[in-house]
Amino acid sequence: MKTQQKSKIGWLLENMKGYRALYAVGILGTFLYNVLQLTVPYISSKIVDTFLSGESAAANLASHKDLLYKLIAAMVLLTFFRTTVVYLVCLIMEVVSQKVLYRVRTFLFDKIENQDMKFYSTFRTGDLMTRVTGDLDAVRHMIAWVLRAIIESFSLFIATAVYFIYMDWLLALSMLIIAPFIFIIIRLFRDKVGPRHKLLREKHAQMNTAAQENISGNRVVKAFAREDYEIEKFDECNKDYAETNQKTAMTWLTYFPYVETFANLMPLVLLLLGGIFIINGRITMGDYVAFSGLIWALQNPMRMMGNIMNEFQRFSAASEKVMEIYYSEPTIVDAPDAIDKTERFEGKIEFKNVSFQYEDANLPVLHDITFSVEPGQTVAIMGETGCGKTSLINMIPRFYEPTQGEVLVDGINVNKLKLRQLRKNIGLATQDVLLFSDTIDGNIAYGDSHLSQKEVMKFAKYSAAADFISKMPDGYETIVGERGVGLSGGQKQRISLARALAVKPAILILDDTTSAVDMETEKQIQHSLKNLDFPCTKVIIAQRISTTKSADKILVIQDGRITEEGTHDELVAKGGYYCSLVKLQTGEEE
Ligand code: DUT
Ligand code: MG
Repeated sequence: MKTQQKSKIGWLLENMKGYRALYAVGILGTFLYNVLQLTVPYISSKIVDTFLSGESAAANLASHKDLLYKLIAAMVLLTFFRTTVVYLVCLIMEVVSQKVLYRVRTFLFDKIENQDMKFYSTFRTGDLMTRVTGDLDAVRHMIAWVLRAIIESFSLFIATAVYFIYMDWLLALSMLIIAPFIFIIIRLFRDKVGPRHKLLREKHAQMNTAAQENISGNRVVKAFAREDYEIEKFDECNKDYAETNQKTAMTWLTYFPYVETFANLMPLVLLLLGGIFIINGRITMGDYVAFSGLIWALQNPMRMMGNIMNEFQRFSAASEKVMEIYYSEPTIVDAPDAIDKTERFEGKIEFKNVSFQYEDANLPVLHDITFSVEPGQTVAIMGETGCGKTSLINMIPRFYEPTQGEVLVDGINVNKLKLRQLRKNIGLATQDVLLFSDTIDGNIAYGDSHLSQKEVMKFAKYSAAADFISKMPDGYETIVGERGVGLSGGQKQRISLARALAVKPAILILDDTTSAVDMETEKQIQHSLKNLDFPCTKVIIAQRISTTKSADKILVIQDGRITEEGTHDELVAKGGYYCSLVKLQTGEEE
């Protein structure tokens, strides 16, 4: 998985494409309503100076009553206007953030869906779920609230500072000298809270993983009567998360008293210096009213900084996780010079000196595998458990790539074929069956949703599933629960076989697909596999001689190598592993 990353804000801006202009309007609006906040104290100071405290206040009140009314009306109108702007800004922020959330979430799901096998063995489901839910919400919150709060705080602070300096620079600077101290405290806070948010996010993912594994594994838990143990385990995760959450939230409390103390020094300075300045005539009473009426506009942004920094760090931790998926690339992709093979494949399979090793393992699983299967032939693969059968067939649809040698389909190296075209030509029934929460009909027609009911029934018959399906309460419309809870192992296998057949593949791969099916039913399946109404090469992994007997070729794998190869009769004559297996199994049957 390659990752190539941008800065977090750069990434955010990129995903806001199409909404950036609207967002800029929102930011401008934020700026506007904060500047408008200053107008009310400004007008109040005018009213105080002209009509209440100035020397000619009484005379003004008598002669310029209309001006007083106008000023009051202006105050009301401006307040109304400001409220409208605030409303519109909130609307814009909400709309933009939801649109971006929707876009990024769709993109992420696409990314996850198109990943290769390695990705799925790297990431835990609960962790991925956290990324597309909680983490993405932190990203949305960044757009909807954090950025706006930053602009709001700064614009309010700067506008007030400018206005104060305009009224009286000395008094203003005496108050503003406190600000840098607060910034230093906030910086210290940031360094402390950043790692805590990372940890918190990790704990959240752990808790989700625990919940997810428990829900999907509930049958195992019940079978072993380990509910109490699991509850305790989850409780531990939950407690861990709650404690980390609390610790993160409490971090601010360590810094808060200092910020508060510094912020509260401002009114003190105003009271002292302002009082002196009024007495010696440097400022008017109206100026003092404006100063004290607006001092919150300096204090609040500084108080808000803690909260903003907190949310910013939350965004930072979450976006890192989101971006990891956002920029991840699967390693198994179409080659740039991939061949466009639109026609149906012939179904010839060749392995040439293929060796394979899992990336996280230290020993190779398969060594120097060479064999070929002609179109329409059936090859059976046998071998002890863990010898590498599933690993081998996984290289045909290119789920994994050989570490050495090559796998060819229709004479073309599979890494030169388009993944989609290659896989469309393969019908695979995997070893552990997963059915979707859907009707039986929907599950069988999964690979081809245009399949007619008649055809679905035909494939159910091929896989010897028609009988039991017709006995189900709603027949083909029966919903099989999550992972097909209501079905037996053998029933699930047969639906999975019907699903693989229903795409009428050129290559059919069955990984132990009839292991849970009784002998008689298996015979039926063998019979229909031999008489399919479309050409098809079959690769069948099986343990039973009855399944492999009639194959055109049998491969025996031992310790990752092909040790025997030939037809049933040839291998029996050879007297090796296969022969001993025949004796063992027929002996049991007798
Ligand atoms: N293995 C891994 N990583 C995987 C899958 C398998 O290291 O993701 C190892 C386990 C085993 C070997 O590869 O030692 C072969 O596994 P495979 O699943 O190919 O064995 P099998 O022949 O299909 O065994 P079974 O008959 O039990 O299905
Ligand atoms: Mg296997």
